Amino acid sequence: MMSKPFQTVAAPRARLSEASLQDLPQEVARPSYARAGIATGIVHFGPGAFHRAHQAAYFEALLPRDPRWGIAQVSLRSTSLRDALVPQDRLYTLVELGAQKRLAVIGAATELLVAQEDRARVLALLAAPATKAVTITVTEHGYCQTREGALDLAREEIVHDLAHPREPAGLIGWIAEGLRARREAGLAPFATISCDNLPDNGGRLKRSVIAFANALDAELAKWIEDEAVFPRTMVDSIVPATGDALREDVRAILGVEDAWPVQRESFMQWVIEDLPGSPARDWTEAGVTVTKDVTAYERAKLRLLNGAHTTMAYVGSINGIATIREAMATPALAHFVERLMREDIMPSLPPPADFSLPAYIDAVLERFRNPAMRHLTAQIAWDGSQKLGPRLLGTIAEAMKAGRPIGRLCVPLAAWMLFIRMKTARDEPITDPLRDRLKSIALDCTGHAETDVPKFLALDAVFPRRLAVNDLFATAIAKAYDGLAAQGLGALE
Ligand code: CS2
Repeated sequence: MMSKPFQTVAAPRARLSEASLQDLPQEVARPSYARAGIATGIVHFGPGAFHRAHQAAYFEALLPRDPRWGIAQVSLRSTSLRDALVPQDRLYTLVELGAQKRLAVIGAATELLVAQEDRARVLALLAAPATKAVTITVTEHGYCQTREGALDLAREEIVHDLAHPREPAGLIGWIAEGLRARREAGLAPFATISCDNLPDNGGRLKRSVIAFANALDAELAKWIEDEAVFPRTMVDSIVPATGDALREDVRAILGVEDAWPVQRESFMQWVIEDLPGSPARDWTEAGVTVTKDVTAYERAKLRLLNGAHTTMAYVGSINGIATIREAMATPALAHFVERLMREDIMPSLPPPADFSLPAYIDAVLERFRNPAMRHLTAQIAWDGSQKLGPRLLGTIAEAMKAGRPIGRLCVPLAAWMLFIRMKTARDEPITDPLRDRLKSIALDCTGHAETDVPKFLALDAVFPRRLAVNDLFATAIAKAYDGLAAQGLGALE
């Protein structure tokens, strides 16, 4: 047998890095500032795809003009982002899915840390004079709150962090520890800026941090109350999760491997409450809106965009519709969602001073139809137990109080219950912090609204008691539940 003189070994693919930046194709944008010269002005907790596609892009735009705003990105526990991006010098590609696809390599991350492993470094950054803001995207569950918005003192990480305040495991513990260290060092507090989709996100966070600090040290709590700011924000950009198709696409264009690119629509918006002591005014040049009152923006976005998303996620998933674009191309569902937004949600919104709600709805519907995006209903369906309250239940409670109909508004709730049953019956994983409880309810269901709906409504972590015991509410859900189960999309009015 003849042996081959040379063995062909597949060459490892080159990786995105500082060194490979210069070889990227012309059309790929890249940092136009000297990365070595930027300071860390922000510590960000929860550097998931949303943060990297949205907030980091604002600072990327600011850095050439103002080098103070590099970001130290901190994952509380997960090591996956650090392991993926440190080998590529913390660089990653952001793909903008507009009329034309645009790629930019983002260089704003100054460090990538895992809080549990790099405690001393994270604390040093929180206590550094140059750190002006701590920004946060940890999703609804990370705030450790009861449904009413109080700190949940029974949550494991809160119990742990109160017992070991110098070795925090959770977000609230870390913020309190960072603020404690600054107070001890005689520094002003950083501004703590929640960028999660929660009503009154800043107010909620402030109440939790103060309640936590108060359980440790009343003087620290008072200092936080008096000195620290927790601006409310509204964040908006649709960010479909990264999949292999995106990685492949990026590799084909860049010519090098990027382990974790992100993608989003072209549209993005970040509105921050204007509070003294917050650095947000320095960010307006990058497109951040700073305003005295975030409420109108926040409500409109959360109830209209996220409320519609959640509706399409559950009604879509139980009817075999995989993406938002497909939902919008399904006349019965698209028509239903539009009516829901215009006739049922809009009347619950405070009239915003500087924008028209009908025009806002038009723009959101157009964004949902974006032909360049493949945004999975399954992705939006994650964490339903946390999302239904902020997105839909407030609208429903107000509609009931005002004597408006709630039939359509209850459809997504019924669809969520059917979705949980469908996933359980198929033995598919449910991504939700209450997954075990949800599964056991689903296993107990019979398929009839009168027995099933009350089982879900008894979940007091999701449904406020005064709503759950309201006949009108329970009846509207039951009607939608039986209708969707029997007629699918044919039940939508
Ligand atoms: C979505 C949001 O996954 C979801 O729950 O509704 O992530 C939505 O895309 C963003 O809030 C848009 O700003």
